[in-house]
Amino acid sequence: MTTLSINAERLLGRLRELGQIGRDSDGRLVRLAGSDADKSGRDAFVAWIRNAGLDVAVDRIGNIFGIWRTADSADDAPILLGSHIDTVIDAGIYDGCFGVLSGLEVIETLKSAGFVPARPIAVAAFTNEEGVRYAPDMMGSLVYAGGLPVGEALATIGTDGTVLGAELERIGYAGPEEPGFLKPHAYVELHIEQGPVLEREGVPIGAVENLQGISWQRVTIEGEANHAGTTPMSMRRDAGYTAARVITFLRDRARNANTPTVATVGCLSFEPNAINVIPSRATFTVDLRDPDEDRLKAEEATLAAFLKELAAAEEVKVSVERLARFEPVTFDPSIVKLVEDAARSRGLASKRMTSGAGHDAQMISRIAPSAMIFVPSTGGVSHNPREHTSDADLVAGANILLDAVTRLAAQ
Ligand code: HGY
Ligand code: MN
Ligand code: MN
Repeated sequence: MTTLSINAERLLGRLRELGQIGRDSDGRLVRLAGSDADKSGRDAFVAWIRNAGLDVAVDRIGNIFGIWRTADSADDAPILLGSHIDTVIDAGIYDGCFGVLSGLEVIETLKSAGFVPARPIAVAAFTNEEGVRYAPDMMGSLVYAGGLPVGEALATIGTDGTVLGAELERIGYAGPEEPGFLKPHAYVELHIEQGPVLEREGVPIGAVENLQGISWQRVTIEGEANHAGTTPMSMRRDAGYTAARVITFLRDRARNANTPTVATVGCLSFEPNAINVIPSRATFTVDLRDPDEDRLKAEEATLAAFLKELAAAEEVKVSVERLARFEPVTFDPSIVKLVEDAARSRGLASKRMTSGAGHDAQMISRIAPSAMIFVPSTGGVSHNPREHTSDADLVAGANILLDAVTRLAAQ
């Protein structure tokens, strides 16, 4: 049997086309969940799945599904593919979109080859995977997997004061289906690695066997505004200085630990934010991650103790709000092996690895056997317009997804 291959030109063309949708006045790619830009990306995806002759379904949290049902398998649990098409701010064109468009590409390739799957095959674009406007991240798949009540998710207030449910209504993606309406037989997500490992080792395929734990917090420090010129250093309750101490504390700890722990302060704002006023308030986010749950818990406890100590020493008030907390996840070993076997059959090297980034697969793994396929990221760069993966690696990854689905669909 000749080995089927995806239509590279169609996949790469759509990836580039979607990559142009949702650019701001500075040309940056910004498709935040529930925004007009997100709507434009969603509309493009829905048009492609309709043209492919798939059933289109949208659930209450706005997750979009393209479903290929064959007559005699219509009600069976589907093989689910997918990822997300919302982006971070000033994003690359591959994060999430590559997995969604490859899932559609695989279905179209199988359809046109006359393949008759033993069960439906579907592709999903999950809402708000990035969590930049509405926390937590992976929200659409978390709701889909039953990890967050849909009403609670729809009521989420964004960083811009908007309400997610109202935004989904406004853009026409507050769908009728109950999240979880399709119970997948298996889920496979193809994604760029977003890290340096595969490129550094010259390996084209990552067989992702686990994904690290994630802890997101928002910290607010309240000191006292005062005059920058007249207030002696010993009399300041400086929220800005205290925030800076926390940022360097987190980085130094993670940098000096010989563990895979990572710590990031991605957002920081001062009030009143004036050059000659000691900041009365500092608000910042903390993103802590570790593949080991006990170590992640210990890092959270160490941060809490440090904040308490600083509050006393600097006579400031510290409050912490939890934004997201997901334990590490182990993927289904049989699907991981199936990915490795598919790579080997195509003469491609593969490497078992841990995902440093969060993905929808970590949520869907709560309701179905799941695994991920990675392809290399040039320079390990992601969440950055310089994000890039070579066409050859993209096509190879999509073909491994095709092979994995063909094997799963025959089961
Ligand atoms: O935060 C993450 O790892 C993912 O990009 N949402
Ligand atoms: Mn992603
Ligand atoms: Mn991302």
